[in-house]
Amino acid sequence: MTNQQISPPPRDFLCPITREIMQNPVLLIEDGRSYELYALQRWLRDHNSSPMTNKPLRDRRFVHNYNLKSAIEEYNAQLETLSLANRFLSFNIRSGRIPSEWNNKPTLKIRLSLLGGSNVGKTTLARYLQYGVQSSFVHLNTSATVGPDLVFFYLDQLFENKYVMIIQLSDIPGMERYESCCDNHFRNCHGALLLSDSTEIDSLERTELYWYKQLQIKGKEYVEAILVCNKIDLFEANCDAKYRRIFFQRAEHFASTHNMPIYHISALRGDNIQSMFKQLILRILQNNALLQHIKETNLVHEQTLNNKDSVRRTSSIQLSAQPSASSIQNDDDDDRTSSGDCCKFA
Ligand SMILES: Nc1nc2c(ncn2[C@@H]2O[C@H](COP(=O)(O)OP(=O)(O)OP(=O)(O)O)[C@@H](O)[C@H]2O)c(=O)[nH]1
Ligand SMILES: [Mg+2]
Repeated sequence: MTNQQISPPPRDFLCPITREIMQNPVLLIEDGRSYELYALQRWLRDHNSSPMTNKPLRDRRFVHNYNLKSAIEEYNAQLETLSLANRFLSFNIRSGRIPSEWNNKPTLKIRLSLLGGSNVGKTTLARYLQYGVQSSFVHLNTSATVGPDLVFFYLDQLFENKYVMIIQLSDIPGMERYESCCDNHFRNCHGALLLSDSTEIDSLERTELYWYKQLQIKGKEYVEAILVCNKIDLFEANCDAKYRRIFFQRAEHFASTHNMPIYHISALRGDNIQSMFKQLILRILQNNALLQHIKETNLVHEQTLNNKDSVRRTSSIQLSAQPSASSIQNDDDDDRTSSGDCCKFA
């Protein structure tokens, strides 16, 4: 999603007297020009001429110009949508507590999965996203992940000016013996970061032949994915020019064949991580089919919650049309294996 330019308003939308976009355009019958109602009335109090031509007026009558009014209203609506979209582009990804003033806002949850073989750096990346480079957690040696871990983030701006956006990131085990427990994470994710270790060309091959294939077979048809080549710090320091050239070529080929962006990152140093994560979220929000699906499943989920509630409680029930921000916990049946943190409200 690039920052979209807002084109200047057509000249006909501007009142010749005020030079501003009109709200109530009226057509002065004699000169055939449209003016803002209040400005023309004021003009006609003091003058007996056309504001445009300055020629004397024999007929001072004017009528509402409804066609022009609705064209201006449409233009204003487009302007509002564009400016909302452009404002949203500057979001930041945060972990921790969601501002309490968003408690009753509807939420949309985006599910992302970290996919890739063992040792490619999935857990290190999840830790970096959660704690940042300063944290000793990032530099702590990780042991192999044995069950899916969930990490939650939120975007610091409301999407479409109303939705709290929650990002659920699944860090799943890369070891082959745990593959069977990952099916849900292929099936349910809206976006995937396909990781490989840049210093191990075999890991790139496995990412393509196993992880990407599984995502294609089991995942949603319109899932968004990014190819992530990790450990760029080691790649730059230790790999010779020939290896680097071959690796780049294969990675480019893989990414372009499947129409994916490619990022070279260091999960340990933090290189390119924020921009990669943001890019994936933007691609998802730009994907109309996916966005529609996310909105619908959140709506269904909230209705299910409300139905369960109504059985449990006979007292007053609060129904909301969308899931509210206060209902984001590990609420998906599929995610019950999680031991991850949750976003909490301040
Ligand atoms: N130098 C360097 N080391 C990294 C980087 N990312 C991860 N590592 C190291 O690679 C090793 C494996 O990282 P993990 O994050 O545990 O790998 P994983 O993909 O989660 O592995 P599984 O849990 O077995 O699937 C750890 O020793 C990390 O410190 C990186 O960008 N640069
Ligand atoms: Mg791990």
